[in-house]
Amino acid sequence: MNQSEQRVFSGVQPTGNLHLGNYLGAIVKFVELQETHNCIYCVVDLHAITVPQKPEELRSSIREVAAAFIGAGVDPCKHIVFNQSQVAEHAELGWVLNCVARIGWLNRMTQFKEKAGKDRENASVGLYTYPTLMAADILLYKATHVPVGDDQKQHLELARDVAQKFNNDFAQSIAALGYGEVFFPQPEPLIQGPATRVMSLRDGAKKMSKSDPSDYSRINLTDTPEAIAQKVRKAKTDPEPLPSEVDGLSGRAEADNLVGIYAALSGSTKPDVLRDFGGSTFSRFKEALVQLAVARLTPVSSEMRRLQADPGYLDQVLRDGASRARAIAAENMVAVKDVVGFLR
Ligand code: AQP
Repeated sequence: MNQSEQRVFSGVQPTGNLHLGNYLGAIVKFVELQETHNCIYCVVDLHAITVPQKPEELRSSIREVAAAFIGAGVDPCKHIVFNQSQVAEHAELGWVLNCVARIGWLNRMTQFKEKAGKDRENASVGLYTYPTLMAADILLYKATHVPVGDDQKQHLELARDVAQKFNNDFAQSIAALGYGEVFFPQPEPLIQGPATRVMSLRDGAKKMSKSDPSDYSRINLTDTPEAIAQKVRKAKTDPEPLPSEVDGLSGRAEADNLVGIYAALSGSTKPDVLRDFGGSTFSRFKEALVQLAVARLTPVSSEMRRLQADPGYLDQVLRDGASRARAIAAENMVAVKDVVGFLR
């Protein structure tokens, strides 16, 4: 399959506080991939309501994610940008795949365990079945590649298992209808680069996350240069200077994280960064990181602000994207219904 036949799909939840982890782990890759692939980028609002959301804030967060995609450089004319709830086939295929996935598979999902916490009985059913809806998001478009952060690796593996089981369970029907042996392709996760798991600036053992109560744990995409500088300067580190080799970062999670962030923002690698900064104090390194982060993020945040000031434009982009997404989704869903044996 050549690259133009490969289809990229990925999504970001509109749950507020978009941060540097979302940017480096996902959105930067979205921008790169649009040069070589057909891409579909989705604001996954159905996923967002697996935990409570205030309707007015949800509407604004949906626009914020769309603005982040476009502000970072995604071209919504050449590629598809839309919000998930406008294409009903996501929920429809999600149901079919709920009936393909096994409870035992979902029981192993670590993100559910982390997000549900101790009060598991009180978590929504949607939070539990989140991974099958995510499988539906990807398979609905027969996507071949999925750029995500490292935290989504397990969900991607489940999507691959679901695709395989659907292909096996309905093999006869798929063949009889002339779809060959493989109905759903196996989606490949794209989890690459020095910042696939950006950690909290306050605790190198915790992922940088939208829901962290401390705003100092993350750099938000909407932060001012002053806020970025303050957060980087206050980021937790250790007393030793930076090592000259990557091996020297082991057991130094906070140092490792800042070096990874620098490498990703500068388009280089951790060894390159340590070649330049090995032996430096953190205060010198942090000043360089502030300059780099401000230079990279300020154009994105000012473009996001400009776009968010025009909600009518963003809504139109999402509506237009949804109608193009729906055309693909509807055709594939008709085929799924035929394969499963529904009348239409
Ligand atoms: N810390 C991270 N480092 C690298 N990539 C990350 N992603 C999220 N956090 C990091 C990637 O960003 C994309 C969108 O994530 P999401 O919004 O769909 O969901 P999430 O992983 O649940 O994001 P958060 O920020 O961690 O939110 P909460 O606090 O609600 O759990 C995905 O590709 C994800 O891998």
